[in-house]
This record gives sequence, C-alpha cells and structure tokens, in this order.
Amino acid sequence: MAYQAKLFMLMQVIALMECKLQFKQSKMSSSRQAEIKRKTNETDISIFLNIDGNGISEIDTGIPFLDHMLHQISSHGLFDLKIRAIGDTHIDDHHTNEDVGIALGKAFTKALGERKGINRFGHFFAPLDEALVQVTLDCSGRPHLSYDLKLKAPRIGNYDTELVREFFIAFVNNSGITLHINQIQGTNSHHIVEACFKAFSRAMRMASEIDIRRSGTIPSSKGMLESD
Ligand SMILES: [Mn+2]
Repeated sequence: MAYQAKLFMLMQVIALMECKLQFKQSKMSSSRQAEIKRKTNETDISIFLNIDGNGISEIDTGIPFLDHMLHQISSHGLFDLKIRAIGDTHIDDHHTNEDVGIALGKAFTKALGERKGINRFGHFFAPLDEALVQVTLDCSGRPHLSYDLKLKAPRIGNYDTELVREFFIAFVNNSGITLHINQIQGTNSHHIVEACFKAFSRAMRMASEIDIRRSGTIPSSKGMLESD
C-alpha cells in the first residue's frame, strides 16, 4: 500500500509539473503578437501579427498579387495576419511593396522579442506544378538575403517581378533574419514566386515555433540573438 501511495503521489507531482509547463508555454505563446503602424509621405501601413495563430488573414495592400502572396504567408505559416496599406500606387507599386516588407519585418521582430525558446532555423521545399523553390532561414539577428529566382516574365498581372527581391530585402533588414531563396526548378513566373512564398511561410513557421526542449532559453551559444 505504501508503495502504491508513493506512486500515486509521484504521478500527481508529474501531472502538476506538466500543467505548469503547459501554462508557461501558453503564456509565452499568447504574447507573441505585434502591432505595427508606419506612416510616411509615401505609404500608410498597419499590421497585426499573431505568430501562434491559425492562418486567419485580412489583407488589403492595393497590390492584388502582393495580397495573394501575403495570404500564402498567413495560410501556410499559420500566422494570423491583418495588413492594411495605402500607398502611392498611382506612381507605381515600389514604395508600397517595400514598405509592407519593412512593416512585416518589424512585426516579426517585435512578436519574436528576445527569440526565446524558438527553433531559430527553418527550411522548406515547396513545389507548385513544375516550380520547386527551397527556402532556408535563420532568425539570427543578422540580416542577409541570398536570392536566386530566375523570373522570365517582367510582370505577373500588374506586379513587377523585380519587386519580389525588394520585398525580401526590406523584410530581412527589418527582421534580422538570414534568408536564402533558391529556385530548384520552374518556368512559369507566377508558379515560381508563389512556391517561394509558400516555402518561406513554412520555413518561418518552423523557425518561429517553440522547441519544448529549449525550455524558453535563447537558442544561441552566445546567449543572445540581436534583433535590432
Ligand atoms: Mn497563385
């Protein structure tokens, strides 16, 4: 009987510890949200991001193809994302596209905070028909972009294909993320860019998710991941 009582007590202690751990994780994840408002003479942008979301999005940038790509980030990254942008698109899409990249980068920086407990690294291969794109990234605090998409079409709809690179440059510079984008295969520009955003989304999801074995510590032997 004494043995059974001890075993029962031990099980209760384990259950309590599990409960505390779950509470700690939910507390940690519930705060991984950010709101960014950025207004210049060229654009007026507001973003709400919840890293631990369900892929719910409400996006209107005034650039239809960019909206389509931002939906991919939310849907495949399972990030809740609300983006509203009003920009000088009567000139062209350059400023609005770049500033959305800036604001999204800032939103991830803010939501990730000290980047405690995250996987830090992420990678994914996304196919879309004949296109195959690999994205590898590190929430290192060091901005870097290696970009290797070979887009033959100058435009997708009205969207200038040069703007894909501009978007990711703005994103890495404001998120402190090291990002490598490699096109493995593909001929259709819409397919290649969409595969890129899908791979990026899944890689971001992997990198930003909580690694339970980290127990909330910063995933760096240096002890910090600079994000500014
Ligand atoms: Mn599409």
